[in-house]
Amino acid sequence: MAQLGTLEELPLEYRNGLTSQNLVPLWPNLRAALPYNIPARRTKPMVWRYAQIRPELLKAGELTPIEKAERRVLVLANPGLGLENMQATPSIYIGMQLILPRETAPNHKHSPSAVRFVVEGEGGFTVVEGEKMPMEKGDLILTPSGLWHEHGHEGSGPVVWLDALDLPMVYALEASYCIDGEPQKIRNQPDSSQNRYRRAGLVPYASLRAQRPKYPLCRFPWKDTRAALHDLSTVTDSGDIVQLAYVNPETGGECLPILGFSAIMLRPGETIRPVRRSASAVLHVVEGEGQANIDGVELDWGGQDTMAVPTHAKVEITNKSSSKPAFLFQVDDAPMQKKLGFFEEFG
Ligand code: 1HN
Repeated sequence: MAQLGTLEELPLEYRNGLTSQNLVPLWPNLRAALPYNIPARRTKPMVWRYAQIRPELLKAGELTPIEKAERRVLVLANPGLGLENMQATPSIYIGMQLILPRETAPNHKHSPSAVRFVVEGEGGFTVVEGEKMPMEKGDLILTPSGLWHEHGHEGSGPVVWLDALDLPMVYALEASYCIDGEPQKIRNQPDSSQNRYRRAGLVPYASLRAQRPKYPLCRFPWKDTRAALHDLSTVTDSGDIVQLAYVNPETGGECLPILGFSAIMLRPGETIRPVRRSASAVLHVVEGEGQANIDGVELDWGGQDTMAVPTHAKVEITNKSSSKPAFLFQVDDAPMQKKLGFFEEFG
């Protein structure tokens, strides 16, 4: 571990000469670019409380008509990464979107992939490539890169969902853009994919020989996920984590290329200590309350709160109820890190 030369050690005239030719010496910057043992992380472990977001979101509903917003969203921006950069973690964009009765969020498609996770309210819907999908609390809805999508609200009262996008990655690669479209023609009501993919292990026979659809299933109803977590908990040893991955039912692989999605059940009184990983994550509380320790930062969480987990973080999460389970929805960037070849678990 040699002590590397600094910029100041170089003659000013030499430095200025380099600058004027758009040249930079590596050695004064090498340790910052490549720190020993653990990456430099600006992402703060933190919680955004829904009790504080909700009134601000409803106020946005009064202040800004949907036509002036297209998407009425308050972004959960990690202060460690600069609020203006709209990153919950380096790779994950998270927003809370409000839609009021009879409003529509117009049709468009874009290069980043998005998902919605419904936080509250009834009567919201999303149309993806002509397939109309109801949005019930806890449902996960995919709007993958390049697919047309628009939202509406046929019920009463506010509907709020969490948007998770790979926008920071796509934007950093100077590849983020959008195209507006006319309202879609709705093909199926409700979504036909719910009838095609009824159960894990059963897929339409034709998909064995035909080209498989890239995004066969775009809605994962929470009532199924919750029941499946309950069933999984009955066969999971204490000390193991009750966690289900949302996958593409045709391939068994992750449903989107960059971000991954999973659901965790914390049994009454349970503390989980997930293996430390190179991926960053966001945890959204579907149900329950408790504490988390993320890299030594103690956080209290309750229903609909959302937490940021930096890369390489040490994580401990406790369900403080001794009688009721708690449920978390997790977004992480493990799919991207795996594809890029640097995903690690430090077991
Ligand atoms: C987007 O398309 C939606 O479709 C929400 O609801 C949030 C944030 C950045 C870029 C695109 C939506 C978004 C977004």
